[in-house]
Amino acid sequence: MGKTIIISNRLPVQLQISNGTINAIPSVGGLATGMKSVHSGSESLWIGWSGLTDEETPPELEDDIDKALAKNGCAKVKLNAGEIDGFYFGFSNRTVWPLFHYFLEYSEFELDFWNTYKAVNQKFADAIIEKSDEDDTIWVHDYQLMLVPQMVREKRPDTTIGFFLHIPFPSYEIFRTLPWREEILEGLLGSDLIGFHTYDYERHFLSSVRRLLGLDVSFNEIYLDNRVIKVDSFPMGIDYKKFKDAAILHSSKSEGERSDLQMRLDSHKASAPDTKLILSIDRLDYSKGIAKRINAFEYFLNKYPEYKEKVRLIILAVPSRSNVPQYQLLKKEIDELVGRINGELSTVNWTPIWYFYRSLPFDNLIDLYTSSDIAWLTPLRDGMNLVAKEYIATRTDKTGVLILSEMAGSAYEMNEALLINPNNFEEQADTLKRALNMPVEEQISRNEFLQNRLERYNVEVWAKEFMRALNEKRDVSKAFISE
Ligand code: ADQ
Repeated sequence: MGKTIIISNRLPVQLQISNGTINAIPSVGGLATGMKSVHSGSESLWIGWSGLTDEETPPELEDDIDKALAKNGCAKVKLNAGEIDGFYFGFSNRTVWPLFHYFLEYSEFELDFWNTYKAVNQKFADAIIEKSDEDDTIWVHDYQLMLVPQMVREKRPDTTIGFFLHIPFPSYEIFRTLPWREEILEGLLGSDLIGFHTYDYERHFLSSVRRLLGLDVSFNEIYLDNRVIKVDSFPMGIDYKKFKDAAILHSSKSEGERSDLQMRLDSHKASAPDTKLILSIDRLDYSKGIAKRINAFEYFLNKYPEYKEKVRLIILAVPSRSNVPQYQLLKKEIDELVGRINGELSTVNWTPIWYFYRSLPFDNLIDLYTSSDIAWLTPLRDGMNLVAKEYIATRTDKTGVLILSEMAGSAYEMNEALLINPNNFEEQADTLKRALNMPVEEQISRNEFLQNRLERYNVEVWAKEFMRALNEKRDVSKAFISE
């Protein structure tokens, strides 16, 4: 058995250059953590973009960068600023991302974006071919690299290739509007196994394959030439232990060890013990429904004015893709909304919304999760939404209420949360009221179910299950070939 090769747009390390020396700092994100069980030792290699364009990479440091990456089991694909523009900010985030999240009106069908996407996918495929052997197992991640499986398959017909999509796969009616829809499907069908977060995304994909390519599809298998491609759902989990342990540690901190943010949260609790904190954390992205949530909060305060001065909404929005125009517009819209509502409703003792537009260190995330009575997550579409799972994992005393959009993939596994339609303000106002008054015993019993499930189906199990299914597929194909 050969190596495991993982491919994603970004590598799981961040390069830092200071005084001519290179440091590769391992990322702590969900994917990097989940893949630890798969990406370890000399038996695996992770291929991706380093985060530095060619223009930002001093030529004399090229070798040192490669060495620093190799120490972390990584190899880079070189991309210049123009490629990042057309491939990442262009086709990935101005065409595919909006379309797959049902924002059809935001999706730009630009031939130049498409051509750069194809060329960059070919670069990734070439890097894989150069660095892998026939008996290696290849796992390609996400919407930036949907053409890679077929590009590798062309040169390596017998290699085992898996693909996992981290965002929704839209319904056929949406997907078919894409001018390059057949090419995208054919690219994905270079895989042996294609994984999605939910059964619905899987169903949408199979429907597009059947209707656009006219291929034979039976249950969750696709027949193409002499190959059988398996499609399945693998809902991604979190590093449950990491969040639980951090919350336990957090609760044992002495006053002197607390962060500034925690001290501010504590002093808020002390000065207004009846005021409840409602938390939302997202990347600043239109798919996350942040602006609608703020409007729904205003609607709630108007419908139930007795909660004025009794609740505070904390919005943590993490800067994201800020050179894509839609994201700049959204930032402006949210700034204005928060300003207007705080301006109109604040009193001497109360500001209804605390808004942070920044990325916070992990410890501060834990401060927020553990201090909030309610997590209110209202994506209009979300492949999974890990924040919902992280909030529950940090509730060591099992209290807290999760209000979660039905449009998040995680809603399928989190039935004990209060599920809402993010477009229905009436329902959200009533659900907020219900959450604010939920008896502690009910909170505990709901969260117990959620925690047990999240602990069992954590991110490591997710990665192992995908690899197990992929290896199974490889063994079946090998047996078939040798017959
Ligand atoms: P995202 O759209 O980024 O991921 P999400 O699943 O919620 O959405 O993950 C965000 C992650 O960022 C969480 O792990 C969270 O802890 C972290 N984070 C949030 N705020 C932060 C902050 N201020 N500082 C540091 N870290 C912060 C995409 C898809 C999702 C899918 C994931 C995984 O859009 O639907 O769940 O991939 O497949």
